Amino acid sequence: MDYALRKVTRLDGLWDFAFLGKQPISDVALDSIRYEEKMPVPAAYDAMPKYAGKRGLAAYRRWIDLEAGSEGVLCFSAVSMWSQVYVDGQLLHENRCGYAPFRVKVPPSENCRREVVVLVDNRYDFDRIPMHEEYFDFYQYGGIIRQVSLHQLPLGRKYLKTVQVEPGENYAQGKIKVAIRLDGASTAETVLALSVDGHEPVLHRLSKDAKEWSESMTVPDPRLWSPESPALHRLAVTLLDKEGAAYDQATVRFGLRRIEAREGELLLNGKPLILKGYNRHEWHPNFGPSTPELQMVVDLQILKDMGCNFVRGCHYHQDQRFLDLCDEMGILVWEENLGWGQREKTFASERFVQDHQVALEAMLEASFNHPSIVIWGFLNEAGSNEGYVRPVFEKTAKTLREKGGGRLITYASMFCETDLHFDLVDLISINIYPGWYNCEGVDDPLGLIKPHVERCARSVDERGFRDKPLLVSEIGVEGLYGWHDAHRDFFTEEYQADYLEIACREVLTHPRYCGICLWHFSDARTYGGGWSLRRPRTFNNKGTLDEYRRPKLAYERVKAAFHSMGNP
Ligand code: ADA
Repeated sequence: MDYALRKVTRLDGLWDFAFLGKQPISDVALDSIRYEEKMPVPAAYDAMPKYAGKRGLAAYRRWIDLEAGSEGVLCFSAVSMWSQVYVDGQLLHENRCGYAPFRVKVPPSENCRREVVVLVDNRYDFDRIPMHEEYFDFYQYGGIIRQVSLHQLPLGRKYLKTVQVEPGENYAQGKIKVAIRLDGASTAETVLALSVDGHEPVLHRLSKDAKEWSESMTVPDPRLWSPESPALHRLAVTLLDKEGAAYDQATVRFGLRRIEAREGELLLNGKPLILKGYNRHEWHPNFGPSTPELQMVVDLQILKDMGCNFVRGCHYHQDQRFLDLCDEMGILVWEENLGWGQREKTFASERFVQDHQVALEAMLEASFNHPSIVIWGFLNEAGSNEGYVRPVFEKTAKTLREKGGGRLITYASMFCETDLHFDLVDLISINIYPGWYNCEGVDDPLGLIKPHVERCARSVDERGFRDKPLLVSEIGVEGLYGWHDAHRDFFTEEYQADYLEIACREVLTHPRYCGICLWHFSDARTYGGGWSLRRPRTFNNKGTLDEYRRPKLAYERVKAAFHSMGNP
């Protein structure tokens, strides 16, 4: 969102920093912290050479300027993993999901110069932050890992909190549903002016205490959004005071498109759609999880070169800059709430259930307007062959249906034949690794792919889900960059290239599947410990590119498959 009439200050740059290490949080006295270092924001402190691999508490500090007596909102795009935000020594917010965006209201004060302190902890602690666990297969870092900004809000008036645009039933004729939420003081009547693509604004009078407003509108010269032609429209919402003076404005981008699941098929704007793409972690060895925008563009250009139309943002909230680029470049996106193989114990934790919901709603609020997002996902590879996941799955699916703006709902299941909850979703997504896991001693592991792909499709249909599209949401094997061997055995680039070519062929030529999402785009850091013997270098090496985006042998094979197959 752009706010032309508000003072918005980006708070990226160097902040004062102190690494407090193993200190328990309860022992920290804010005024005794000595900030002897600087730390870039956004960045993970444990992705920086000095603190690489370290776990512990850290404090960040900087000053912000807010007009005396005015209110501010600090917008954090992601602080990992646990954090608390203090302004002038007062605790204003605690956040427990390291990828979820959050906002903190800064109360007015006589002083213009205000001190912001953020305590950040990257230590695992099931009781405190049950959403994060050390057994996940991707490295979780600490720090203010995504951008921060400060909004100064109009004094004593209503202001715009969110503006959501959803394509309507007649989206092709330009029908949209607009929903606006307001915050701030309600002292006077306000006028709302809405203008699409710079056309003459439509005016609406808002009552003094209005907190919400919604109505249908028509886009004057509607153009559909699709991967081939990612046309974007703009809605500018302006608040005017009694005298007709504009004092707050938000501009959002949106796209006119519809995603549907019908009779086992995916349809985009009424036409059959086959998804071809990759799972992608937001990660680079030089920057950890704080990827620069330039790298995001590089990644998207590579995906386009390979013939992809789809990215699954595994396994957490996506950076808004990445989603903006997908909107512009025409890449379809699956965004999902943070989750990775949560156990029964986790589902029994009240705090987990609560934090999961908070993080889910934060994702929906932040990402609602992106036309690129066509799928919402949740709880990757949880115990979905068991009943204990049901209450959280049901609640999550309900929230996604009510607040998700018409996207398809799914979760990636590792139990294609025994899953108990496919009834809750629009799209069945299965993670399968035939010819990689559990095939010790098999003569021809590549020969396992085809029967497995066929068996999964049969099983899903036999259990009564013939009407739901079926997607392979993960498949892949490790290939170590530069490791070549005439045996074409596990971990060679040769085995990986042969494997991915067969996987693409078997899935994309099978009429039951609506697409394939390979595991994964580029190699990424994971943990030692339990994983180390299956994760050389403590990396998940199943990338088609290595961590520096150098293509492995599989690159050209997948590219050839994606360009020649699966065109509906
Ligand atoms: C799972 C999981 C991925 C990754 C993958 C693998 O399907 O969802 O995050 O761990 O397996 O490499 O085994």
